[in-house]
Amino acid sequence: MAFDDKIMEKSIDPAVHQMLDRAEQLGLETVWDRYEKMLPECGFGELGVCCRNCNMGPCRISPFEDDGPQRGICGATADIIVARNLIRMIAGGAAAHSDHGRDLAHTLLLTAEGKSGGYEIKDEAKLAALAAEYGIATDQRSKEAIAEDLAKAVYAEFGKQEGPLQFTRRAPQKRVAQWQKMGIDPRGIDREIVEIMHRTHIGVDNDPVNLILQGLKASIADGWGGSMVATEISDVLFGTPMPVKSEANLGVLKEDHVNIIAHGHEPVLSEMILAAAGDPSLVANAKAAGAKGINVVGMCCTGNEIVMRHGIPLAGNFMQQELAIITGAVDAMIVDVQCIMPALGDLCECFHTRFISTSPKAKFPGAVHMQFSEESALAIAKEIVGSAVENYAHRVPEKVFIPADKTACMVGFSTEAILKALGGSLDPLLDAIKSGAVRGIAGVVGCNNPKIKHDEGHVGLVRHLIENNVLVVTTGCNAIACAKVGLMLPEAADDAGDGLKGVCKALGIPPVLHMGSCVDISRILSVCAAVANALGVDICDLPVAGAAPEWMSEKAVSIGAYVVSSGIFTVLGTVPPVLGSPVVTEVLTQAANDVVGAAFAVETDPVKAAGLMIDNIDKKRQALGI
Ligand code: BF8
Ligand code: SF4
Repeated sequence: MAFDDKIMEKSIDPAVHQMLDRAEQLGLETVWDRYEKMLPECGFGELGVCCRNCNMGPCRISPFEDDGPQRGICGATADIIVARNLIRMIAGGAAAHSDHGRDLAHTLLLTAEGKSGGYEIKDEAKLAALAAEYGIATDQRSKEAIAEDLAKAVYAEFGKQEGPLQFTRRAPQKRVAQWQKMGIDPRGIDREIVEIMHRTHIGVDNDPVNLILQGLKASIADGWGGSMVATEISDVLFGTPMPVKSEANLGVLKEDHVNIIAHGHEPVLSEMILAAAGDPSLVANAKAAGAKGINVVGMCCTGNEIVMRHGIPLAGNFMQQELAIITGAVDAMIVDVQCIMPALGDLCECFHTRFISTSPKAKFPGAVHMQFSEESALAIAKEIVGSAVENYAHRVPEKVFIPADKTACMVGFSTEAILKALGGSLDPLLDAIKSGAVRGIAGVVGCNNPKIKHDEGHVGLVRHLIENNVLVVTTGCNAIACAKVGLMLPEAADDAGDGLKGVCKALGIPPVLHMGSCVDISRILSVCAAVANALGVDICDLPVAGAAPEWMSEKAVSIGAYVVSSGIFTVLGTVPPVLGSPVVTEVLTQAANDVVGAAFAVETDPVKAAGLMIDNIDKKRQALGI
């Protein structure tokens, strides 16, 4: 179905086109309208040269040397201001991921102590493996006793004063040595974030390079610390993902069911929502209200968490959250933390949708707050689901419009699942890389951003990579974009180059592997570390590359920083607010190579971005002599 250019140019997704047309008919505003109203966006902000770090300001540096201020009132230059702003973004992102990890550690502790309301330890093998990493005795001990020690050990990582963080030691020795040499081997997760806030206070650290090094340090504490804790402990509590089939896009909403969207990030909530939705009395209530059942679907990273552990369908990625409400078929939008637009409140007012916030950390205008707690998790989840079921009666049939679009996908490629697909050893993958059948591996991740045609950055880049025999591993909103266009089906191997196609067909896997939510980028780090260790090299020697084609969040800045700090060349598809500083721009795109063996590039054209990644992969292959 074709709509006018104004709609077609916003997204490549036909479900989005239909919903934007619907929004227009109903006179409803979406993120795209607000983006257009914002244009032109602030030029100082785009360059990163505005500062509000003290109340002598706000200050902004003129990009024109002969016209306007070149220093803030305190004397800060553009280089200082840009570096400070950038690492404050890293602090925000690292804090968000790590607080998520902390919540999981808390849930594990409560579960081990028998105080949580409904959780259990599902993956004992992983529990034992993690305990071994932490030097926790497992012989003749109950899983609860082991879990208690593990929970206390990972909990302690956040408030530690001196390092190292245990999971950083998964990295190759050479990498750790380089971090130590540069003074960026993190001590405690919280400590590095706090130190960013200290250093960026007026009159503290005014050396742009020194500031950036602290940013890298905090980002490593995120990727190899907080995020890795989030991933690993989620697996212990909810099970390590294994390949499972599901579906993606707004067509997963069902006209004749109570529809519940779980949106946000932490599986602590969504796992219980799922459990509650299976409760026979709630299902009976739904049926008594005239629905055929309860349909839970996921959105954003919560969606990634529950699709890969339970095959629960994905309703969409970041830019689709409002569109889901506009279907008029959502009885409850249940949210916890991160990437939830405050615009949802007003929008829900136009429909019967109940917008339910659950975290004490995240309240929203227009939301009903039903506070979640791990201690009585299942009981509260049942209340929340009950509220959705009750709301079904308020649905207005004339307002319901669900696009038919949905696509099958195969997801759930945890590190363990990849190893299993390979027959228990990395060797088949290493052989395929050595032979050139698989040219390299690309991690493609990150958000949506209205600055880029929705999903085009993601899909355009990924398609080009697989056509050129680069195996893609993905998380976050990129994963959802790929799922929606069918790239996560084994049949998608037909779209790949001959080498990759052969490998995928032999293993029965898609050419694009869903590794989870954004904290699960830590899984990608673990795979890279394992491959590097198997080859006896550092991560920066591997034929791998990273990309965030449509990134927007502070979490994405922290991710980019730790991926580069781990030695992986990374291409950004939206321009970071650093171009106002020649020093910061040079450090990120050039000098970082000397510090961590990798750097950033910015390329808004997805095919060209893929080209940069392939060039980098080829260079690494050459250096390895393969
Ligand atoms: O953590 S990719 S828009 S949903 S920040 Fe958010 Fe970005 Fe999506 Fe997940 Ni990640
Ligand atoms: Fe201006 Fe300096 Fe204060 Fe920033 S810290 S607002 S540059 S005076």
